[in-house]
Amino acid sequence: MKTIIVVPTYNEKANIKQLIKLIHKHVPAAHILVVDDSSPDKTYEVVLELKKRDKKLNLLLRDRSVKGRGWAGRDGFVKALTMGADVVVEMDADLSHQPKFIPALVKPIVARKADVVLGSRYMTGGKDIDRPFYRQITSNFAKNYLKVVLGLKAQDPTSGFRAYSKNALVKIKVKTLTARDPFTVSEILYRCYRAKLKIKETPIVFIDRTEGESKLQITTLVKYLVRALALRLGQDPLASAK
Ligand SMILES: Nc1nc2c(ncn2[C@@H]2O[C@H](COP(=O)(O)OP(=O)(O)O)[C@@H](O)[C@H]2O)c(=O)[nH]1
Ligand SMILES: [Mg+2]
Repeated sequence: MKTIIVVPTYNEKANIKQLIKLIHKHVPAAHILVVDDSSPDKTYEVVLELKKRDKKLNLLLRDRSVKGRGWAGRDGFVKALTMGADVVVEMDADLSHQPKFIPALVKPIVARKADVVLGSRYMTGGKDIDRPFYRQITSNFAKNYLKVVLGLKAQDPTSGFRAYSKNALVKIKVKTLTARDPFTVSEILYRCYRAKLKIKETPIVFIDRTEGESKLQITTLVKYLVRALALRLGQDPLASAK
């Protein structure tokens, strides 16, 4: 079983080296695919340098004109499939998502007990450490909202720390994902429910970033609520011929 860890990066120079080291420590067999959108801080140069001595490290360098957390993830998934992945993990580069939890995310997929495993902050054993209060509130609101609007029953539907089986990525037609920004996590999970995939959750402890800056703004979150509604009322994303 080939596991590929997809890591979208934008200005993560301060974190990427440590993240790669920790991934190798906790999942030595896994391959890493950093998807960088030509970060102004040149995160990709750090990756290119490390790549020289690291056969399991890969870089997908995208143009800044198509920059976006969602599109970067989508292109990363497509590339991971062409690289022969059986399991794909997606995680943030800012060390909020701790590599020590990767084995717990991957295990149910390898055991064929799940197609999708969400790293959950809001279940027994999970935690959300040091997040600004407003982020905890919005996260909690988003969770209940998504449950009502999109029928996502997960305890942490906005978590971006997840593992997918190859089958799951094929079934949700990753190539046709549309969200350019972090709304992608909702779009993906909605498709997973629509495709009737087996979704599991495993607890994670989320640590707020200490280095670099978050790219998420509160106004963006409000727009997500409207987009979730549009997703629900729109055409079945999996019914198209594409
Ligand atoms: N490739 C790429 N990665 C991005 C972009 N925006 C954010 N990211 C990465 O996505 C992850 C989550 O972003 P972050 O700013 O930490 O969002 P937050 O955790 O929701 O505050 C991090 O690894 C970022 O570097 C982007 O436009 N392109
Ligand atoms: Mg973050």
